[in-house]
Amino acid sequence: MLRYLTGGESHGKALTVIVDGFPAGVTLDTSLIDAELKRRQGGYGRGGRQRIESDVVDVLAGVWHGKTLGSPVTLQVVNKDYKLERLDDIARPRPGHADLAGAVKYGAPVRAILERASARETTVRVAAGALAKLILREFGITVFGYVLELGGIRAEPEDLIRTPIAEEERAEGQGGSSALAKRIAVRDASLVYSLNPSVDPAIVQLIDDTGKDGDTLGGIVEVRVEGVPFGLGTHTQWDKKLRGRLAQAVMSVQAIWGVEFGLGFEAARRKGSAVHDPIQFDPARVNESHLGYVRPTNNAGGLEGGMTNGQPIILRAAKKPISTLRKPLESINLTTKLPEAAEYERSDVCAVPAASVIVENVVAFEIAAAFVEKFGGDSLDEMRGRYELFITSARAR
Ligand code: EPS
Repeated sequence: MLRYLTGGESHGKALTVIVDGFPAGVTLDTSLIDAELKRRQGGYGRGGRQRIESDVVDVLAGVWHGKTLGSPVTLQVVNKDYKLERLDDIARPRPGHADLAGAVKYGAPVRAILERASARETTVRVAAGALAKLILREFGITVFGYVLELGGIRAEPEDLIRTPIAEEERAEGQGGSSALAKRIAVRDASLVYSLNPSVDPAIVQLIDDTGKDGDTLGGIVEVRVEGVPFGLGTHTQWDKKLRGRLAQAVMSVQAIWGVEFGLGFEAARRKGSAVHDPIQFDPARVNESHLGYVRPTNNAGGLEGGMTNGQPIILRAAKKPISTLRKPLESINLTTKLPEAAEYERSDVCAVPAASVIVENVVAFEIAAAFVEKFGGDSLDEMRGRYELFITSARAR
């Protein structure tokens, strides 16, 4: 079972993650993890903290001579802005944050709650996801996240993602991952990590105007997982259904407000004939992840009965605007109970681009966990053997 636990406070010494059940024999390239950490810190609309930090991962355990050992992989990211012991409590809880509920529940100072509840914790969740991607890439599985909408402005990706990566490469007769590289290049050229940089100026203007007003913005991110084999997750028990596990993982990310797959809520408005994806078979395409079981549409978003069906997984997550407002909302003083404006230290205007990186990596982790579950997990070599056995027997059905 591949799982992780994080530790650490926003202004504590460091954030840590222990990834348990990680297979042996995986080459650990920390530069790939650091690249994801850097992306998480970026995107237009980020605040002052990201100018202090330059997050890099330190591998504390579970690796020898550059390869994983099968023992817990322990990662650490040090906080440059370590000042927890010097920080005072805050008296006026900020609406939308964990401040009030946590202080009442634990009978604790607000500081004791907000330090752990902070989205700074997502640093090591991204590290765990980036680590998990090292397994996925061994099996040709790609996970790609980007911003679809920010502050109500749509940044539809035009044609770029209409065709799954494998199909685009087949049509163009290319090998490797050129289609993915193209998507990554477009996204990384966008200030807000969208696939439609022509909308960037309007979004940047909105972020600037909103920041001047002391307000914040939310948005919608999309993640696509391609090259996923049939059969990750299972229909046999409620808590093993992959759709549910992905939803739980994504909904647990700070400020994520909703998750949908494929057609999402739109499916509820249509008739069944306009929702479910017909099944066809193309013997010429049995080498693709769908094993030749072609679907003219992918409204299910790659999951049927809680299992992957060989189609790309398509997931969207809605992020609410950041709760820390420079122009604070009404609150109270916890000591006097009298009305006072909510506390403000500093905040981002918008962390939707960061959310696209976080959700991408959180999804990557869950896919890797389901993969380890299906194909075993003591070592990468063992997984390879079991993966080949499954694909060969599934093709012969
Ligand atoms: C975050 C670091 C935090 C917040 C941010 C998340 O740093 P600090 O509290 O020192 O400014 O900036 O939380 C918010 C998104 C926010 O603005 O409330 C991080 O590294 O993601």
